[in-house]
Amino acid sequence: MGTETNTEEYGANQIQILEGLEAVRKRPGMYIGSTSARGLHHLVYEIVDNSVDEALAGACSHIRVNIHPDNSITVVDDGRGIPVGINEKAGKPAVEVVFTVLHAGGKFGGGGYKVSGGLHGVGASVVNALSDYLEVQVFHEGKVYQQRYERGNAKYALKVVGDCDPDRTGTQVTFMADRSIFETLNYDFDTLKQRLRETAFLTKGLRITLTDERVEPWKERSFHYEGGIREFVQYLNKGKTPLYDDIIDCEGEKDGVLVEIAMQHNDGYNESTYSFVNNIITPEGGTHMTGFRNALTKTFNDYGRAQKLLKDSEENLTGDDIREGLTAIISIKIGEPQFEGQTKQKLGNSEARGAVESLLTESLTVYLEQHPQIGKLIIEKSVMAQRARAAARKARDLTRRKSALDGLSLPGKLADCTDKNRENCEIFIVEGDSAGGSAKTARARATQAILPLRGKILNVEKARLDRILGNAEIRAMITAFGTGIHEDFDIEKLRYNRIIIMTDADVDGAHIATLLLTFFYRFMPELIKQGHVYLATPPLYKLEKNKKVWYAYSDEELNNILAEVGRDQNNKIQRYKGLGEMDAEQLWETTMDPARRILKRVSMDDDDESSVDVTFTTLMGDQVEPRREFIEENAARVRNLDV
Ligand code: TSJ
Repeated sequence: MGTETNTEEYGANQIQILEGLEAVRKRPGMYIGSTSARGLHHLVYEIVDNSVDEALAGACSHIRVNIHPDNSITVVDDGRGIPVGINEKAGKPAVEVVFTVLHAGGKFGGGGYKVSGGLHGVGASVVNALSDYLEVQVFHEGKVYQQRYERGNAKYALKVVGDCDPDRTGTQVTFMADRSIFETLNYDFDTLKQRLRETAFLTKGLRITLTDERVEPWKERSFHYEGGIREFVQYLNKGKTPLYDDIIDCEGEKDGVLVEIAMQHNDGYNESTYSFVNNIITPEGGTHMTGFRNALTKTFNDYGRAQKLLKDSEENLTGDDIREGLTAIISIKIGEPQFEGQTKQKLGNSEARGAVESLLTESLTVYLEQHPQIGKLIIEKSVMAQRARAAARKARDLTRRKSALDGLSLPGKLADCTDKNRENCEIFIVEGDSAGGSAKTARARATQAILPLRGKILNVEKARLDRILGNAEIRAMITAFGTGIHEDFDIEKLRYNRIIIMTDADVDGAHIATLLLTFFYRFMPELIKQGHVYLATPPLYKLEKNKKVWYAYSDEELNNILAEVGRDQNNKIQRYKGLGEMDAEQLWETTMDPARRILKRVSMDDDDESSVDVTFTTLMGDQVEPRREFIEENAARVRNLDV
């Protein structure tokens, strides 16, 4: 798909000249967001995006990205090659202007490159400015042209360094990020892989190959999707059950906005819609998303009414109802995107709303006329969502009213603590009634509350809101914590400083902990973000010998203890299969006593909300040394809770 809308010949003169590169080295963050790993990876995207533009112009079919052993990067494409002719304004070859003049490349000048990539719309000169060195080679009309720059400055004039097959055209760039600027030079293969796969989905027909030369044997992944974003939707719905086989799509142009949409419902309850502007993801959406939602809501309501799938007496479906279980990609290309909002990430162009809305309405209406079975399935699912939403509202009103009554409505199973200063208070969420009983006996009444949970914990990823809020265990937690959920959440109302999940030290226990964390993460993420959530660590073994007792929290620790005390018949080793096997005193001294226990604090990376890490916090008095080893060796990570 081409994005050139003007017919002007691109030439060496079309590149505008703005300002020098010193500014970039002085304030790198202004140009690439940060100098952390994230900024480092942006360098690669900035370069690759230029080759993608060439592919969008229909002139490039393969991009290779190589991570060399020293963390330098090569990007090579089979496009036309950056023009080597003299740019009259600058009196230098265009390729040199691209690398040495900020904002060069026509991104801001109109003409030339119409669609620009790159988070901040900057480009090659920024990468050059932030690189220890950068070398470019252009393959053009049987010649290989080359220039080298160091910290942004040309080391020699562009020169011909050899011949090549006249059929070989393209651009090759190798750069080494400047280690005096970046916090790290270590590229993450998976991060690059993910982004390049996304780019390949968005640019149908383009092949992108990523090679990691830092490992033996080299690691290589190649992405090429003839189906473009249709295949993207298929990929996102993999492992889910689609509601219908087809992928619904729409492609067109209106008012200078190119629009591509692909979508398919699955039988789940979550929406996964991703929108892109000029191949850059827009997590905060904007006018293109608004147009998409408007079209979807209006078209399905009109269709449902016309087909009598919605009764006259029934309310309209909301957008949320229709988008339940929807996976969709909205990709638009626009000449001069305007971004708004605090982070300047929200598309503001009003013509984008109109273009998406009218193109989608039109093609969706035709599609539904031709596929009435699919239309019916979607309307039926939306009506179910509508009913569930009504039920959820009732359930939610109930949780609101209850939490308003404070202490009075605390769950019956809760053994609350007596201290009214919440800084001192903690609540143990305990798996099972018997362990709950021991914990109630063992606890420090003043500051430790116990909430035993019975039976299986609901997986909130797999249930609708009405069922979740109807679940007794979940309601008990919501009322006990006092904070409310979602938009009602108020950290000021939190009744405990620490929420401690205490489950058996086995697979089932870990599963229950994961389900609980999933619930917190989806309903009260601030609890995790602000560090209020912990995991208790019960021991795996008890060793008794000559009236002395040791507890081991891992096999290794047990071995260490045995090595110390000697392996003989006087050893009495007990393996704990669950918390229930410990009596109250044992539970206290191993797992609950603030002076002796280990707590793992659950934390969340602010940058990446999709991951929750469990890190370890030692909240204990003596016995620091042996425990610390354990902690360091067992720094487990709970990734991607939504599995
Ligand atoms: F930006 C960059 F310099 F970093 C870079 C640009 C890096 C890489 C790896 C590739 C490219 C690039 C640029 N690949 N292909 C192009 N194409 C052009 O610059 C080009 C060539 C010919 C014409 C034409 O109208 O004849 C137009 C353009 C934009």
